[in-house]
Amino acid sequence: MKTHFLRITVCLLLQAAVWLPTFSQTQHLLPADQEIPLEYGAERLGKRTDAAMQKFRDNRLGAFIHWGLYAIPGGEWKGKVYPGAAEWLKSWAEVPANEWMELMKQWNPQNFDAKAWARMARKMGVKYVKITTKHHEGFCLWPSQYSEYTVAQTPYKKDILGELVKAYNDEGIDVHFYFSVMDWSHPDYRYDIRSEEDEAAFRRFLEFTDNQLKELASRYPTVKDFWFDGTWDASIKKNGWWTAHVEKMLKEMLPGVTVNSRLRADDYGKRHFDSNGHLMGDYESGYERRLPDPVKDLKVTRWDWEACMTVPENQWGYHKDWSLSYVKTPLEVLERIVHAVSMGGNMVVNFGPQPDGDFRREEKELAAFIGRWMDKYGECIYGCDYAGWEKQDWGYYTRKGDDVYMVVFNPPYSGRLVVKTPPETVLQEAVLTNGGGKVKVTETARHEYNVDMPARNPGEPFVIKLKVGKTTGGTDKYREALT
Ligand code: JFZ
Repeated sequence: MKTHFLRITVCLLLQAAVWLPTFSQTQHLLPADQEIPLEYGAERLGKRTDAAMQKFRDNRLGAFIHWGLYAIPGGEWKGKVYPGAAEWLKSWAEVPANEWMELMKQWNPQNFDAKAWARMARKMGVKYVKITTKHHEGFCLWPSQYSEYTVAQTPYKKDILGELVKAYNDEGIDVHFYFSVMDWSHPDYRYDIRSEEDEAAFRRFLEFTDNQLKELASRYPTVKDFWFDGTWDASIKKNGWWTAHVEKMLKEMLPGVTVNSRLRADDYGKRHFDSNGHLMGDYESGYERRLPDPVKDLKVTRWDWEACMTVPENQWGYHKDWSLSYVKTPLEVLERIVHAVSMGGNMVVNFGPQPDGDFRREEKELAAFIGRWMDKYGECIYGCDYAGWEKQDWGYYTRKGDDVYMVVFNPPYSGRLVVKTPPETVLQEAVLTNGGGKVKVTETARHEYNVDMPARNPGEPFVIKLKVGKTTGGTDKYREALT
């Protein structure tokens, strides 16, 4: 009887252990006393506070580079154009790996000039660039000794990644490495582990991946970040220990390095956030092509996050036909950058270079547009954070220390920009950045103001810097009386 009871209890406990993680949805934290023990959960609670993380955060604006063999067909295989993501063409057209790798014979980007890429990035105002060292296809942009599918085995021969790291660093730009764990070229990769054979193959695969990561970290020690991708398969979720090991390994090799949340799975295969709801890795990288919900996700200030976006819809690699989907205008791209910073995050704008090593005209124009704006108004972006003020229809607030910035995207016909300050905060002065001088501030109610539009509408999104003070004397009693 007793043993029977025990058996049931053990069964129930085991079941609870299996179910708990599925019930605790991503960001909902469990009360501390209900947390379950995890060996491979978050390595830390809350934001990192060290200088390297602060640099990552202050950078705010980055560029993504998706460049690989997929740039050569540019979305077209055997006369058929596939509208899906160009870097997934091998999958859309069901091309076998050996046939796909034939593309290596054509990898000879004659117009590739790392220095020109770095100049373009600096002029755009990005403080870091994330480069696809290896995308799902398995082709390596560096001469990896662990793979036969690398730049070294192409007519071009040279180490593209090495050239880029040097060129960007010379321009004062941080380099981040994108790395896809899923590798379509490797015979030992498994989507799931269903047999002992799978188990053994996947062990070998993880060892191969460790070797490639160690190789990257030691060949290019100035790398500041690893952004992992291709980590959603059951095989990896069943090996959460390995994702924790990789995070640790890289951090031991490269002190200060940052790692995104997409790498990680915990003991129960829970990704990004562990089974207790704590962010794994150093920043959330789940916001892809979308931004956090301003209401639901105001949690964004509780941890660091980075969003990345494409310019055409869901095209990361070079696709020859941009007419197949909506293409964001430079102004929209700009607005999303500001929007992300206003909510305390980073934004990364994607580029898919052509097979010849140059950028398409639209991307060059976009980079130039963003750069011209950043040059004039960048002080409301770099080093800025969520301001915590009530959002208004004219645009976005950002904050740096005591300064609050209004970034005006939609000037109202009334010509007045409404500002509501938080309790005990008064507006003292409003100054156009970029040398535009003061604009008039009129108090309309307690903690409510109208800020005048500049005498001449700048005709582009513009920035007003607010000087704020604390209320001296007086209380909020009147407002309280209204509640
Ligand atoms: C991945 C890749 O498959 C894609 O090619 C590109 O490199 C992108 C940056 O990352 O695609 C994803 C991954 C995750 C999500 C969506 C697309 N997601 O979590 O919504």
